[in-house]
Amino acid sequence: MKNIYKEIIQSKNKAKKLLAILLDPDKVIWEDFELLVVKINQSPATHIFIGGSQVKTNRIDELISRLKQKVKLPLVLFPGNPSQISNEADAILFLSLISGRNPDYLIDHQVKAAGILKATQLEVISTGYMLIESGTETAVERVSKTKPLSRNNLELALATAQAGEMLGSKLIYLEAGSGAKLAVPTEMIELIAQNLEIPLIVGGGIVDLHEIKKAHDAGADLVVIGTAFENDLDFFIK
Ligand code: 1GP
Repeated sequence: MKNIYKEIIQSKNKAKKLLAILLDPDKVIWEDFELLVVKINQSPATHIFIGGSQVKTNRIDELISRLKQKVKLPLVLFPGNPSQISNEADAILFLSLISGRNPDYLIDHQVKAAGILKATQLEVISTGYMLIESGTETAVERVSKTKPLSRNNLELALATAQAGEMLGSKLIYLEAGSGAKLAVPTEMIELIAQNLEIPLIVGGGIVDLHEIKKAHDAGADLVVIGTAFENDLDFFIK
């Protein structure tokens, strides 16, 4: 029995901030896998997220089972679609793109995934996923065919997060998009964190350690780093 969500709640209650490294299986350089593992183990990461908007490789199972042998952190799927489900992982963020109005990403993919998930041992963590405008079009916007929420409309962002919580989400994820030009605005993180009971994840476009701290200080319980670590495995050591 996995307790990944319970541990996130316990961390939140103790004000212990969490950090996830996001690995996109398409971007893993297999020849450097051993080095990747060393750098993950040297980093302050508390979780590994695995996924991407459009993963093409069929090596997700292999990636996770190899990570499991060398990394002690919880391995959490962060899937762009149901094809990215792997029973090798510990848990899955069961996302609904609540900032958008595309039924495929609000409920249809989830219906397709339900039976598959029932046949796995994965801990399923319902997550309200919110795409926030970040300067340029991101992969999530392109793939999901949804518009992000305005960076300036804090009321709408708050109402969306609260609706997600009321619908039963266990986490809210504020997403600027992988490689985003602009990260989620600090004021938005603050407002939502202050008015939500459930833990808040923030990711997208965070490129230095100062920005991680800023997001944590604003109220993010867990910050996600993808591109910055992918581009520089010494990102956390600097
Ligand atoms: C993307 O929030 C994650 O879903 C991480 O984004 O790649 O910009 O760090 P970056």
